[in-house]
Amino acid sequence: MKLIIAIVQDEDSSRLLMGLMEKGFGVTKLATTGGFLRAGNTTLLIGVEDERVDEAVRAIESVCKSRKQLTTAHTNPAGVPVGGFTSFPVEVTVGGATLFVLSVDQFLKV
Ligand code: 2BA
Repeated sequence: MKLIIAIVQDEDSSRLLMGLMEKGFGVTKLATTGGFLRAGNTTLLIGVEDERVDEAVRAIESVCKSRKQLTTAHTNPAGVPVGGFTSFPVEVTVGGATLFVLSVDQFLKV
């Protein structure tokens, strides 16, 4: 068995959750915050049999779109901090989805 940890954008989370549930996957939804943007995102924990990992990844790919988002940088393009209160807007591309696929030693319900 594998555990897929999927970090997705809030905008995609409801549709993805429904799509996965309809396909019979077990899903837990967590409200999370990205370290870089300090904005809300959604993390899904999906326990799947090994042979269904590809199917789950395809379902995630089909729903999660990448988007451009503006954030405020406090460093110059070389990554060197700029003094004082100087900051400037930077456009970053977020998602589709960031996935971690972990092997599960045991899956128990007690
Ligand atoms: P955030 O940390 O808020 O990052 C949002 C987006 O900002 C990232 O999108 C990336 O495009 C950009 N970004 C992140 N760190 C950056 C940096 N040091 N310099 C320039 N741009 C940067 P994604 O890569 O699609 O990541 C979306 C979310 O997935 C992240 O939100 C974070 O919550 C999670 N994530 C990504 N990589 C991770 C990792 N290695 N471990 C844990 N969580 C991760």
